[in-house]
Amino acid sequence: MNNQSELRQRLTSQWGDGACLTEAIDRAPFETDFRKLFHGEALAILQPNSVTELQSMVRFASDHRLVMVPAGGNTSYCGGAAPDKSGNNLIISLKRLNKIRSKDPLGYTLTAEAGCTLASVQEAAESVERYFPLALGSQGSCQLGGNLSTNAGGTSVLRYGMMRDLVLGLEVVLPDGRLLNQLNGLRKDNTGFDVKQWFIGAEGTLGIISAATLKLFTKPTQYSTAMIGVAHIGAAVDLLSRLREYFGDVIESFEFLPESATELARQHLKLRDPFETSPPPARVLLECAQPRAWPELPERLAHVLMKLIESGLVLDVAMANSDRERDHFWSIRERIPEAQTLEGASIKHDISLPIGQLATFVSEAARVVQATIPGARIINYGHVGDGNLHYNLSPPCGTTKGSDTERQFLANQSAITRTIHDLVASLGGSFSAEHGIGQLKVKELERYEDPVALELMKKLKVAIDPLNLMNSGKVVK
Ligand code: 2HG
Ligand code: ZN
Repeated sequence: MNNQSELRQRLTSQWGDGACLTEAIDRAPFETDFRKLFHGEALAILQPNSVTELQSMVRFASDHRLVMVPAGGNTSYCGGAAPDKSGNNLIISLKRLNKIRSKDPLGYTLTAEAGCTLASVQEAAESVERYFPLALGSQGSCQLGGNLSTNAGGTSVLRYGMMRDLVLGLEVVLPDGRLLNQLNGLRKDNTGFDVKQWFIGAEGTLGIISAATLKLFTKPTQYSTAMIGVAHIGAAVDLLSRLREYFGDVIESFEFLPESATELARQHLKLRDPFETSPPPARVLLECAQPRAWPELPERLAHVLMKLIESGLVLDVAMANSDRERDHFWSIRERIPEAQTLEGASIKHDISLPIGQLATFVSEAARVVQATIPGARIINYGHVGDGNLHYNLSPPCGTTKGSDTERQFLANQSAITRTIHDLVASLGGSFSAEHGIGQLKVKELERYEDPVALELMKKLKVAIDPLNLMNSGKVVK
């Protein structure tokens, strides 16, 4: 019997009952990432039922020098949860650790386990009349552990920050099986280094997050949501600045959608467009969350937007007049990635820039894209309110799957990505805004990260995981 089948037998005899899966058919969903960029082979899938069981699995892996790959909802974009091809990685799925451990409406906190879906965390907050603001298209399936490990962003970062801003405490199983217990809900705790922050955004390379205490907020009483037509991204940035002067922190989301993106949603998803008859060159999806004390917000917002139409900054406005309409506006925005996938091949960039540089970037990048891939379509939508663009490309109109044009388009991927990322760096931006590093962007991190920061990351990795067993090959090598 070879080492692999012997190990599989030992794992199965130790953790039967679905806590250990070794059959190819059960491993398969974990062995390929969501975007189907990475395909590996795992030794087994372990699904602990308790933190104690998780600790004993980690000890087993450590004793046998097996690489551990923590897995959540498999919605990540950079292959952070996909195993390598060695057949020796143990995937540790957190999905059974899905309890809401406690809710504290008085202290505005909630403690949840890593396998809870983001939607179930939001629901738990709402059940005590509170609000957990992290919002992602994948919230029905992505899990809290993955949100923490990738420092997820999404559509409400403008107001509430990224995942790391929403965490008060963390519980983590370290690579040797010990438990780091920092699950307190204190707002003030100045006791040396902020150790929990080391694990947020580390993509499972330093330990496995098992639970977190999260910040909750006041539940909005109502939303004011509008689609706003603008001429270009520069106008969107000006609009944000004007609206912030009027409405400050009640602006929760400010999403940018060029016509190239909404056109795909109309075409592939048959979504009704409020601007169907004359779509503007670009639009913003604006959402303000209304606190109890400001019932006149919708009228004030409509009034200000009308004034901005008169000034020429805004081209057109459609306000959502019901929850149904609000959901509809959001589905136009959230289903753009799906529409682009239905259109065919794509090249993706998840970048961020100082907001004042967005217009310069967009015009400069369009020039280099057209010079490298004439006719390529630029589908640059995203969370402009926080400077994050999904600067995605599709092949020229009419390109068919498997055609020479598609092959040529994809053959230019590394060249165009290098040019785009260099341009982003020269304008003071980041090549990875919210999707993380995973295995896809390890070389980019080496190229663009400040060398001193990179050295500190590598030292931290060696200090916490000296055997290099935690998700090795991801983030830092
Ligand atoms: C979004 O904002 C996601 O819709 C996905 O971050 C972006 O598919 C993409 O490029
Ligand atoms: Zn995004």
